[in-house]
Amino acid sequence: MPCFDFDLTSRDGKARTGRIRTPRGDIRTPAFMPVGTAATVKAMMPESVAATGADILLGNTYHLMLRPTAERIDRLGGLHRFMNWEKPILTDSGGFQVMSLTGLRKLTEEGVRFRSHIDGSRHMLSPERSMEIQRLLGSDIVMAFDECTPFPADEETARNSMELSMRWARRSREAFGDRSGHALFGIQQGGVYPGLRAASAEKLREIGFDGYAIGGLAVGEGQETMFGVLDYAPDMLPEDKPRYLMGVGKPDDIVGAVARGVDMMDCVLPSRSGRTGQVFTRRGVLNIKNARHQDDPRPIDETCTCPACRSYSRAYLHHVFRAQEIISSMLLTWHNLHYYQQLMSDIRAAIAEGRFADWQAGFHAERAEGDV
Ligand code: PRF
Ligand code: ZN
Repeated sequence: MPCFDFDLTSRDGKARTGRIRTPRGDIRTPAFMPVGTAATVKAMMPESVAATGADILLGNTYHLMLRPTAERIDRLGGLHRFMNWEKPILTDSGGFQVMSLTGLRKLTEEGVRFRSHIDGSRHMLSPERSMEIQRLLGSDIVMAFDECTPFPADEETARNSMELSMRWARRSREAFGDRSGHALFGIQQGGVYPGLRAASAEKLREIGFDGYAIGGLAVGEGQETMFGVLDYAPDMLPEDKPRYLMGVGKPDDIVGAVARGVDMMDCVLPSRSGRTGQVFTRRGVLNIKNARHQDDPRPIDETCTCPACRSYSRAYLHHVFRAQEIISSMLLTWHNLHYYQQLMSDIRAAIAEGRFADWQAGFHAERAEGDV
């Protein structure tokens, strides 16, 4: 019987490395998940995404339910076949996207009613409907339906929001049932309040999930505040299950989160930045549209092995970006995803070899040198 489990292979301080086993293949942790919102990682063929080293992609209930609809994807054989990605897919449950992308919406105990940001049509999401959509998509890792507490929120508002998410977490668990080879992750909320984070973790552990996400962060609180919460929040979650920090982040956010015990992350940053000309390197971020690149024959990064760096100059990448050629998005996205996956690979090796603190110091030192 195909199953789902998590083996921790090494720890170094609070940082952990291991693997999640799924019927669609292993996920090496700490893992970074590229975002494939609309059944595509924009500007990338799926085989190219795999070539960057990604073991898993993130998909979105909200976008796919609206277009092309979960029922259509199911009829066409599920999301993996539809988008030609055979490895694991984690799907977010939709509430977070409803709140960030729709204008008029009504939140009740039952769920949330909203209008599509595409055509204004009316829809509803609830724990039960979100579980059904994620089942139709064929998601390997299903997220519980939650409310991402906005920031800032006073303690009473954060408590009410967290408690609603915990009632929804129980309904998600009941609606999901028991599906061999598929996992359900709960989502901790509680804002920046340690007591609420503890109560949320306690409730999720009581319900029982295959993994535990930390939600409600990276919503405008800033890195220092986020790290403040991450100093205690991961420790409240079971040690023997994967911990997933949702929607994070910049490279230094990722390093800091791993140092505090996080195993999985996702973010649109590397793919979105690729389309806006922002490029990640070991020495920091550069913008390829800057005129200083127009005569520069060097690659983005001499040490990077991605196709953009192996075969193209900064001058060429600058030109195709300025000319709005499609290859610009393709090459820059590839480089950025490659950079993120190389970062994760370096992190995993450092943890496995017990030198994560030294590696982290080197990571920050190289960036401090600047001169990208
Ligand atoms: N909940 C869900 N998805 C999310 C978040 C959350 O809190 C966040 C917070 N950064 C990103 N994506 N379901
Ligand atoms: Zn590169």
